[in-house]
Amino acid sequence: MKLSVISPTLNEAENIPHLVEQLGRALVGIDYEILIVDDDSPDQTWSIADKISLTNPRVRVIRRTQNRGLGMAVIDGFSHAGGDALACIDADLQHDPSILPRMVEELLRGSDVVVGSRYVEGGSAGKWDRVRRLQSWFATKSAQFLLGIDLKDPMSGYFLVWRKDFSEVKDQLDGRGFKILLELLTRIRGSSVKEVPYTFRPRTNGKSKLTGKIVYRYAQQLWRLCSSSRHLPVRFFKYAVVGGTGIFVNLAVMALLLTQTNLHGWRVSALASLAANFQNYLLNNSWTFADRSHKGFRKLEGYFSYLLVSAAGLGVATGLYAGFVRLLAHAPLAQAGSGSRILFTRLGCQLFSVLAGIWTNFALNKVLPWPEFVRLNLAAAKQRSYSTLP
Ligand SMILES: Nc1nc2c(ncn2[C@@H]2O[C@H](COP(=O)(O)OP(=O)(O)OP(=O)(O)O)[C@@H](O)[C@H]2O)c(=O)[nH]1
Ligand SMILES: [Mg+2]
Repeated sequence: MKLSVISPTLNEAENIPHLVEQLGRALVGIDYEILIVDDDSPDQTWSIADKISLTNPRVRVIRRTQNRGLGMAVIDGFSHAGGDALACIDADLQHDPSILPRMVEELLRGSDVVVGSRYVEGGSAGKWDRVRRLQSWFATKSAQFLLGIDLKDPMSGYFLVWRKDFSEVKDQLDGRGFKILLELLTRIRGSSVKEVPYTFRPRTNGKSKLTGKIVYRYAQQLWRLCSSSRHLPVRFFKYAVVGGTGIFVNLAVMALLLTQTNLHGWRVSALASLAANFQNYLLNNSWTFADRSHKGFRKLEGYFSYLLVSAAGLGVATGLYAGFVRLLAHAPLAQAGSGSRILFTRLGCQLFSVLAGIWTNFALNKVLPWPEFVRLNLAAAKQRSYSTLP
C-alpha cells in the first residue's frame, strides 16, 4: 500500500522543512509521498517545497493560483495523489506526524476513515486559552448535533481515507468549506470511523488563518451540509424561527389592540393568538415547507387544518389569559400605576399563556396516538397539520 500525505499550505515557509523531516522520521518502513498543496503563498512556501523536492523525490509540490482556499486545496491534492490511502495534515506542525503509522494500521484493519483526534482518551487540545477552547467546543458540538456525526473530533483537519472512497464522492464535495473532513463524513455514508488520539501542538512558526471570515464560512458549510443530509432537517430550524416570530407577532398585535381599541379581556388574547397562528401558517407554507406549499384555494384548506391542530394550544392560552385577567381585576396593585405598566403586565400574562399553549401542543403531539400526520415527527410531518404555536 502506498500512502499519500497531503499538506495544504498558505504562508508556511518556515514549517515545511520541519514537516518533511518529521514525516520522514514517522513513516520509516512505509511507502509514501508528500504533496505540498500551496495557494501561491506570498512567503514563497511553494518555492521552499520545490527546493526540497529536488533532493527528496518523495516530495511533490502543487502551486495553485485559482480556486484558492483550504478545502479546494485538499480536494486538489487528493485528486493528484498517487497513493492508495490519502492523509491530510496541517503544515504548521500542530498535527503530530508520529501517530500516522497507527492511523495507517487502523485503516488497514478495516476502518474507512481514520481521524487524528484531540478529544478521545489519550488526546488533548494542548495549550489553548479558555476562549479558544470554548470556540472549539461550540464548533464541535454544532457539527455533532447538526450533522449527526458520532465522532469526538469532527473538526479535525488530520485524517486518512482510502483513495477509492474519495474518488467515489469527489464530485459531491464542496471545497468552499474549511473543514473537508465534514464533507467526506457526510458523503461517505455508513463508513466506519476510528479516532486515534494525539496532542494538538502549539504553532511556533507562521500565523493562524482562522479568521472571522473562516468562522462564517464554517457556519455556511454546516448549514449546507445539514440541509442536504437528512439527519436533522433544516425544516426544524425554520419551524422554530417561524414559531419565534409568531410570539413576537402575538405580543405586537396584543399591544396594538390594547392601546388602539376598547377591546380587553380574553378576546384580545384570542385575536392576537389567531393573528400569530395565521402568520405562522403563511410563513411555514411559503418558507418552511416551500417544497410542498399549498397553492391557491388549497391554502384555505391547509390553514383550517393547521388551525384545528393548534386548537388545544389556542384554547389553553386564551383560557389562561382570561384567568389572569380575572386575577388582575382583584389585585389592586396591578391596577395601580401608569398605563404602560398595566400594558406590560398584560403582555407578560399573554406571553406566559402563549408559552403554556405551545407546551400543550407539544405535549399532545407527543402523547396522543394521533395519526402520523399530526405527530411531532418533523421529517414526516405534513405541513398543514403540524403545529406548536397558538
Ligand atoms: N492551500 C491552502 N492552505 C491553507 C489555506 N488556509 C489555511 N491553509 C493551511 O491549512 C492548514 C490549517 O490552517 P490553520 O491556519 O493552521 O488553521 P487551524 O489549524 O484550523 O487553526 P489554528 O489552530 O489557529 O492553527 C495550515 O497548513 C495552513 O497553511 C488556504 O487558503 N489555502
Ligand atoms: Mg493550525
